[in-house]
Amino acid sequence: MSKNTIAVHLPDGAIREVPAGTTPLDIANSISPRLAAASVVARITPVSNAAGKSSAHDGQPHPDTASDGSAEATMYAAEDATAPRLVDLSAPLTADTRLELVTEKDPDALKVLRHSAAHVLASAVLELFPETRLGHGPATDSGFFYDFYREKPFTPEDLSAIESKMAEVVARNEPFVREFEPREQALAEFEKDGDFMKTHFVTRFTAPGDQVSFYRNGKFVDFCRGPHVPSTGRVKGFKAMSISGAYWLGNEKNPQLQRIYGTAFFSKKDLEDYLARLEDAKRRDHRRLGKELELFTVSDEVGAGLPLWLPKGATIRRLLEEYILDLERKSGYEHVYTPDLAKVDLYIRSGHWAHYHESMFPPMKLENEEMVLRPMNCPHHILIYESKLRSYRDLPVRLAELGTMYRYELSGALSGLSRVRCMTLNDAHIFCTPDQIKDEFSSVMKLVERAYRDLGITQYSYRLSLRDRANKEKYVDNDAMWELGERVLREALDSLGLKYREARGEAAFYGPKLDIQLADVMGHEETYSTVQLDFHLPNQFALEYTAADGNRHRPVMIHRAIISTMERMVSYLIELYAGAFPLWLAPVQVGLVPISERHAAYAEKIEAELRAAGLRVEVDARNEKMNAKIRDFALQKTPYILVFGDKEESASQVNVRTRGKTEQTSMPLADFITKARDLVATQSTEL
Ligand code: TSB
Ligand code: ZN
Repeated sequence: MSKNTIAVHLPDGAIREVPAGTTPLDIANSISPRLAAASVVARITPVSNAAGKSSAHDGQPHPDTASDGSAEATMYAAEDATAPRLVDLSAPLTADTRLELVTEKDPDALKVLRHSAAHVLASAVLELFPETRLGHGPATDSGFFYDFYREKPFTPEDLSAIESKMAEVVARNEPFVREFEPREQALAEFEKDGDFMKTHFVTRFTAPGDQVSFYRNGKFVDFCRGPHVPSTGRVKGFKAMSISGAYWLGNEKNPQLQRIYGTAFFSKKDLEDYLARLEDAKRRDHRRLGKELELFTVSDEVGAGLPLWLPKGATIRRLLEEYILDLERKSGYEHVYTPDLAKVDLYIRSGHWAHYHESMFPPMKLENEEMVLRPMNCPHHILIYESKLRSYRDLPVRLAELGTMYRYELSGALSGLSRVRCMTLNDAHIFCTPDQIKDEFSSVMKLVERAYRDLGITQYSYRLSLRDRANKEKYVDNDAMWELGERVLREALDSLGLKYREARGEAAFYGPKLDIQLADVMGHEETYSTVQLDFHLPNQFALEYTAADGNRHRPVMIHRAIISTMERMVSYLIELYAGAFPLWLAPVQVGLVPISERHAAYAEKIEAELRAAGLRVEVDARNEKMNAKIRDFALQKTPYILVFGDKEESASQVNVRTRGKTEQTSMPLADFITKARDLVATQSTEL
């Protein structure tokens, strides 16, 4: 069946007729040697009328592309024969194909490099510890890992020896060479060597009579389908990061494996940048700062995902709440209070029960009714809308609440304050006429931008979150409604000129939404603000208003949250400011350091004056050295530290130390107060 020449379609539209067996590297070289040197792998897509069928080994499942979860089912997902796939630069092309050379900039290239780095790691481990048995070594989102079985645990010293050995493997620049062996022969060899994991993989993922694919670099050979970078020398920036335990096949009855994590990049510079970001992320981590700065805690006796706000964290939260309530009052919102639970029937009517059940806590049985903690505040606000007749003149009705809600998030997904099970949302539901949607939408967007400016948030992006059509369980089934919602949202976005990207399967069950995404230092994104268009709940509750013509009409609902949940926003602000909050948000704004006990009375006087001026102040009256007190306030990232002794007291002055600045200034207390109050009033991020 095989032809002597094949047609290779290049991205620029050119078609090359080349002998069968030509490799992507040959093609790259024929274009330019520089392109050849820059290429990592090739992406090929069979041309539909191509005669060549993929050969037996090409159909072999891929044992090495797991994400961190590494469930076997997803590891070895079957492939679509017509989909683009990556192949080695040295892979002979056997049929007509589209071909794209993948260079280092392509995100797929990094994945390939990282899988190759896993082979480099395994090569190093076997050179140092030949008794080790190999599991598998996939690329992950942040690097790669390899699972090993060895009775003795690897020590931190072993890890650094492994990293040095990896450097040798890289320096040897060994080519990755693909080899094939009959399955039965491969199995016999693995069994003889006691390689129980490889035996398992080969048995499970190849069929009798198959040729089994291996990759060799130097003396190291691994059962693997690839692809790989051309040679180990491409792994220029790498690091063996950590060791952790993992059970073979995720089952605790199986032997315990040692999983070595690493990361890899095409350059040392990329690696250094990544490690620096990682350090920065550690320094900013809100879970760590939450402890150090005494902002919040989580108690096992209360439960996971149910944080306790300590006084300092509560201060920040209260300031944020006051800030947003004030902004909403000025923007025409009316605030309400509603209970944290309701009868199950309410959520059956709203559709939460049918579509959002999995995220709800189980119901509680009372005498003859069932109550449930609310996962959202909408139904309660709807009942407030319904509590009286509404006319078109009343609309829009904007009902807002710092609404506490409960969601059954998976325990593995919980994280500090950023993903919790009990949360208080800066929520509002706007009930309006269809004509008012656009204006309301744009007012909400302006509020978001205003709030971000005031909070010092500058990096964010817009995401249009749409339903997944096929998922009838998660989304209300009403095509016309979804299409209308999507169209209206797009129109509103376009008229504001906002750039956005789309995400399928991220909508609320009742309608599409515009989400505002913030990323942390590592680039990990979460949704904060959200604006959601809803034609569904007004229907479920048969909401009405009387129009000018006297007829009854149905209002539209907009669900919106400007600053997200208090939990998530505070977690973000902690990381954004690395705990060094702007003056208006700092839990303690001024630290007072009396030089000796003699100055206690002066300290009290200053404290009282600052309090009276509305400033948050803490005195360190301990019998400690002045410098120790200053250091402790500095560790708490206190914006201002006022130091005073005889000299200051007799002149009615204070010595002011400003966070982040080296110079100190002495000034009358009244001047300091004026300055501080001004910075608070303008929500300045500078001191
Ligand atoms: C805006 N009914 C709407 C509301 O009217 C609603 O609840 N929307 S939501 O489900 O998207 O949640 C609103 C916001 O809460 C999200 O955008 C997110 O920023 C925040 N949030 C959601 N789940 C959690 C959680 N587990 N922990 C902390 N914050 C969360
Ligand atoms: Zn809502």
